[in-house]
Amino acid sequence: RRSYEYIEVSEPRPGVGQVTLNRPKALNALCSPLIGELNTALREFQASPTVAAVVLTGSERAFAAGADIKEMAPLTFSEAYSKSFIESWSDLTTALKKPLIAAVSGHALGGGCELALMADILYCTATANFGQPEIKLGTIPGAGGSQRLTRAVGKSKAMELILTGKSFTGEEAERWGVAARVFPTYEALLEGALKTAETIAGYSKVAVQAAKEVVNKSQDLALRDGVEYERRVFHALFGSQDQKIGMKAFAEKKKPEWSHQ
Ligand code: CO8
Repeated sequence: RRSYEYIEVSEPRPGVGQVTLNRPKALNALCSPLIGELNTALREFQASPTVAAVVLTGSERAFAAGADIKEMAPLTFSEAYSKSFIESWSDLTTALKKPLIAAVSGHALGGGCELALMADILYCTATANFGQPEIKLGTIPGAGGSQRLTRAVGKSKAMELILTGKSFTGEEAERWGVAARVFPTYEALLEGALKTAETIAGYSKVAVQAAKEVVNKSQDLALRDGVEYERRVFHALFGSQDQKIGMKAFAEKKKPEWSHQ
């Protein structure tokens, strides 16, 4: 396996890949090389025949305390614009067609919060510390926070959070629908995330990819277009072997043996 400086990569369970952000001295601040490594790791998981779902986590103290402020401080407009600064972060949402579960403990601020919001499923500890504090630095969210947080919590709450820079807890994240589940400890969080990833990894890869694709379309399309898109993909799955395998197994009261075709 490739060795990384800012992340750790493992396959802790059958079918499950894990990326652990590992830049403890800077509370996992997301410097460009870290994002580069993360993108590489996710591309490799995408290509891997053994990995079917991925968990992304940080440490107990910090998922990620934001984009690297020290790296950003001297950037000029023309540098940021010509290098398309931050655009590569979006690779996260396009490079990986397998489900990504973020397991968030501790700080998830600025770019860290945005990174967590890019995941397909977000789990966190009750005390996780989310927020978009960019306004305090004289700037605004730049990796999708103003869009994804607003879709998750609604306009008024998103405005309040982004305009005041006020943090919110993991418990609030769960109550507002940002997080799917909340856990009492980091250990329970990681176990919960791995278990969910393992469950997903037990299903047909074709069906899982299609399910992720259509749910994500709901974030981009108007309802009528989204429902039509879903129906087309649903129709397409009648062309997969796994739809036949799954429904035949149900009729025969057997456990399906997926072909992943
Ligand atoms: N960037 C760089 N270094 C950081 C960052 C960061 N975002 N966060 C923490 N660190 C470093 C600190 O500088 C410190 O380093 P050193 O020991 O060398 O001084 C080390 O991590 C430990 O941090 P603290 O001593 O501050 O730890 P505390 O426990 O006292 O505080 C906090 C933890 C509350 C998380 C505090 O570190 C903090 O407020 N960090 C900044 C949070 C923040 O503002 N994040 C948003 C950054 S802006 C952003 O993410 C924009 C994203 C949009 C992407 C688009 C491009 C901009």
